[in-house]
Amino acid sequence: MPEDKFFKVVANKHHPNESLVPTHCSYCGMQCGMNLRVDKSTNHIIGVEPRYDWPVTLGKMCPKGVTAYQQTNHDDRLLRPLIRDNPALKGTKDGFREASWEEAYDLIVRNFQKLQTDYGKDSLSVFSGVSMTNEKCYLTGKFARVALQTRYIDYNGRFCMSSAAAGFLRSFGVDRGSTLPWTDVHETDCLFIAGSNTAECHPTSMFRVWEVQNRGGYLIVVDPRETPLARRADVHLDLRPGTDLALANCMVNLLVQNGYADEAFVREHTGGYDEMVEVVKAFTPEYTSEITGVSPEKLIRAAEIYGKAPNAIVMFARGIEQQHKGADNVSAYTNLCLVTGKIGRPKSGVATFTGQGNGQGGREHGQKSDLLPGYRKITNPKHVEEVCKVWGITPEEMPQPGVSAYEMFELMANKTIRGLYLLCSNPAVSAPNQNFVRDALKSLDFMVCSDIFLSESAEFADVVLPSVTWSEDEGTVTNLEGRIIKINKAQEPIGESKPDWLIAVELAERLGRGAYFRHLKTAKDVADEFRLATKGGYADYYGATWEKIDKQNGVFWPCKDEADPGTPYMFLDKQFYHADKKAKLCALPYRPPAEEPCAEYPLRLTTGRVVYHYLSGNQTRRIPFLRDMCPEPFLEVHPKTAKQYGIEHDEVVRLYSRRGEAFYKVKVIEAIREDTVFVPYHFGHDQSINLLTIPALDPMSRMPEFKVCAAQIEKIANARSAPF
Ligand SMILES: Nc1nc2c(c(=O)[nH]1)N[C@H]1C(S)=C(S)[C@@H](COP(=O)(O)OP(=O)(O)OC[C@H]3O[C@@H](n4cnc5c(=O)[nH]c(N)nc54)[C@H](O)[C@@H]3O)O[C@H]1N2
Ligand SMILES: Nc1nc2c(c(=O)[nH]1)N[C@H]1C(S)=C(S)[C@@H](COP(=O)(O)OP(=O)(O)OC[C@H]3O[C@@H](n4cnc5c(=O)[nH]c(N)nc54)[C@H](O)[C@@H]3O)O[C@H]1N2
Ligand code: SF4
Ligand SMILES: [Mo]
Repeated sequence: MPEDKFFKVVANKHHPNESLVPTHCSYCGMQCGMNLRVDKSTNHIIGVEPRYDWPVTLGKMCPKGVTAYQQTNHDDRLLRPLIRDNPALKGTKDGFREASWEEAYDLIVRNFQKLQTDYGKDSLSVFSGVSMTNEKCYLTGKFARVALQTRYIDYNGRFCMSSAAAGFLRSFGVDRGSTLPWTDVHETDCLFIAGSNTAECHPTSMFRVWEVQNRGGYLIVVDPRETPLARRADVHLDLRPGTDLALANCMVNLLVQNGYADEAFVREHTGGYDEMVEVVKAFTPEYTSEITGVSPEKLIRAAEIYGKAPNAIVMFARGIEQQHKGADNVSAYTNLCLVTGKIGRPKSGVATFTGQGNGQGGREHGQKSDLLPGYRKITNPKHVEEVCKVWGITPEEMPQPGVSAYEMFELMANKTIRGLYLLCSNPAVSAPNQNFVRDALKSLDFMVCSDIFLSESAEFADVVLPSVTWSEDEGTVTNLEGRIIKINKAQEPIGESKPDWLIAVELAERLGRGAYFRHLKTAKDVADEFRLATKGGYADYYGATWEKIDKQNGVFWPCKDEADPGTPYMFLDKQFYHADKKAKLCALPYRPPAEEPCAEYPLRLTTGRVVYHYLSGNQTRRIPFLRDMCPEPFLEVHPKTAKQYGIEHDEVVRLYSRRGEAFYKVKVIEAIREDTVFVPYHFGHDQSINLLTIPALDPMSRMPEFKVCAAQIEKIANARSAPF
């Protein structure tokens, strides 16, 4: 795209007393390019500028990005370790005192060792997150397996990218979130976007979406809400939450019926066609309309547009993935591009909108209960052997696979797991079925939490460790395209805060496992070991050196060696990653949501995001502008439904499900289905919508069904604020 089409490139003019550190945003998978402005006299970050020269985002940023720098020197930053001496105060903010690192480490080591002596190695667990660099994510996996020697590690990506990963693995034999670079998106002829609130969650993709339409191309959106994206759609398929599998099967059925299948591609490069057709043929527009609530005409029109488009990209996000059939939804939507052969070439393919900043890299290198670096399987003896060589342990010493994120809380509740090392995640807000999860955290014998701010989850900890923000350390992350990029350090860590990789190395030393960690003295040392550990895996980062990343504006994996420039396009040679080199067309019978509405709970509750807050909100609720723009959660209700309940805009109501209740201000809005209500999940304690959500897990990905459960509204007479 000509760079001056959307804005005029202006040379960055900055004050001579400032330096600019090129880096990327701390938050979502877009990883917008930014320069952090650093005052040369104080060496402190004082502001931000967009990076016009970053090819993915071309100087675009969203409200979270332009204020992200305000985290670094925020008054709420944790500056020293905290210890709580009185366990009776667990679950509150009270009772913490500041301590030295040595005292905190001593206490952690004493308690972890005692638990392992009394109850075995697997009594400890690690729960992590992917707002961390690849190097930190990698070392967290190694820390669990080699320093703690436990099988129980999982991470917040289980709630985020696990269904996309499982679906892509089944369809392609490989899981890279996008088969093509984002710089192709605006050049396609049709975007088919399902379950993504793109304008609020990946806002800096929007100029490419608009460009597709400006060029005469089409936008199809599948969402129960009329999001800002859906408002611009040529066809908005406003389905009932939880019914995507029927809709996707109907699309494929119509494509096949109407002659849009690419027979040669299907024959030569895919398997499973006949079985798939056998399942999808029942999904006529009329039958599908009954299940989804979308009119047959719209279904037919959408399939016609996608079928006719010379090039098309199927895109989706958590709306289809956070269901107890999320992995099936991913494969079902992927069937659209496989059956039409619109994949493995420029301007056509499939992409998931990866959520967290390092949602892609963080899922490849060993934070997941069954994975090792390079996307290796912990159940594959050859893979284990390869990683053991790098780590210096024997295959017998490698722990077994553990369990998924939500299942770890179940093991805490039944005392199988007794200790927790939590870092970079806030599950006391973000996990489903909060009443259960908070009890599970409370029942732990000993819990450590590493965070930059005191989170709702830290309130359950015995020891809180102060870690650093993204701006105080360096390393790589992998953005939503699969492009490995460099995060640069703009400021020294404030107070006594330390990067998580260093905390892991220092703790390993004190746990008697220093021999495997003490050679890692800098972030670069970790990076070198990390690249080596991925070598030969299919997520091979070995050739993605920091120098190459700088020179090429990032490196797409796989990148096998120094000479390899990386892989912007997947499957250009039509070779997929299954043993027979074919992609799989999947036959996926429809299943309803785990909890269908009933007389007692007649509404479908769905949950998600707003543009101003990020995930559990522990970071963005502290930024004044973002807090002012969205100070509290709300309940979106259609005007007809509001009338039926006799409730008005801004009135506070009780919302409840079989698992919990919360009080919300009503936002009466036409942009939602009458049978559906929506609440953003960025708020904690009594305001958390996860008090109500259902922990029904996808059998393949173990993703909880955040996107649909049954709920009911109760009117409270004349309430204008919550009664607590
Ligand atoms: N502002 C902001 N941006 C973010 C984040 C954030 O917290 N705030 N988080 C980042 C992360 S980690 C993630 S995972 C992504 C999430 O990005 P998205 O997945 O785009 O965000 P959500 O709001 O979770 O859900 C997307 C849409 O799914 C729709 N939906 C609900 N149920 C269904 C259904 O059954 N079927 C379909 N087809 N659609 C449904 C919702 O109405 C919503 O509009 O955003 C990233 N970007
Ligand atoms: N109802 C409902 N629930 C959901 C979802 C939904 O759509 N609906 N979405 C799910 C999804 S997609 C996701 S991704 C999860 C996210 O859920 P969480 O993992 O809880 O999300 P965050 O708020 O990013 O938590 C990260 C925490 O780590 C801290 N932190 C940031 N950087 C660092 C670092 O470098 N080191 C350390 N130690 N700490 C750091 C932050 O301050 C924050 O407290 O929520 C899930 N929960
Ligand atoms: S779109 Fe995502 S990466 Fe870009 S500025 Fe906003 S939050 Fe940051
Ligand atoms: Mo996410």
